[in-house]
Amino acid sequence: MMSVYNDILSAKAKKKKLLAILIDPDNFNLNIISQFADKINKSIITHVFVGGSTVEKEETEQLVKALKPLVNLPIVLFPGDVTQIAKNADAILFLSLISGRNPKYLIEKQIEAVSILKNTNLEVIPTGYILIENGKETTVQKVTETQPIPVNMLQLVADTAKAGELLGKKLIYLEAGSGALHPVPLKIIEAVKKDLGIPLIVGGGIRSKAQLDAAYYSGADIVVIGTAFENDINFFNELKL
Ligand code: 1GP
Repeated sequence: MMSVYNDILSAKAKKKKLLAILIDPDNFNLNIISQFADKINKSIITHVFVGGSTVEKEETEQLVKALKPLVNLPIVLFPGDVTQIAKNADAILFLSLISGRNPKYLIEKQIEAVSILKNTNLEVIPTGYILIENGKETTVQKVTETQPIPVNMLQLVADTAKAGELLGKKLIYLEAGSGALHPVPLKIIEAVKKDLGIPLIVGGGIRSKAQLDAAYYSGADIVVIGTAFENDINFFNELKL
């Protein structure tokens, strides 16, 4: 049986870098799905993440259903809420917002998710989610009512990530926020990477091949890009090897 997480671990062991495209069902035009899937298939993308902040119930499932026959990559839920748990995906990032102090996103939503997950075969991947300040308030900050960690607090970010690992998270996700003005600073990626034993995801505000490569070079194992693809389908061309 396919294990999305084991494949991530073996890629990490081989130093193969991974790229996830984030598709927000709320902003995606299903009429162009074939053209979009074709671009994905011809690109360096290795994973499809699906999720958003304000997605209507059923929208996620419809998008996954339409995408699955067209794309031969793991489809991983990156849910903004329990209503986005779609049983037809392959895996789910089971997020806990460990940079924040809002119990709702640390444990309450996760408890709410259990009865839904019980009726699925989704591979559940425990993920420590860490928001990093990027110069403007992002939707995820507003929705979760939490403060991101300031960019100068390197040790706090590194310790938060390590605490996540020690608590049993299997992935750490450093997030600048969708459409962030600035991506996660490279020195933060480096500081987190230094002590972390589990794979590191970095996302938010990455809009060029140079920024992608810099994130990899600094220690990201998986990079997530959403807005750049959403704004311009020609961004796929920029990512050619
Ligand atoms: C957001 O990290 C992802 O959760 C992707 O961000 O949309 O800015 O690429 P962008």
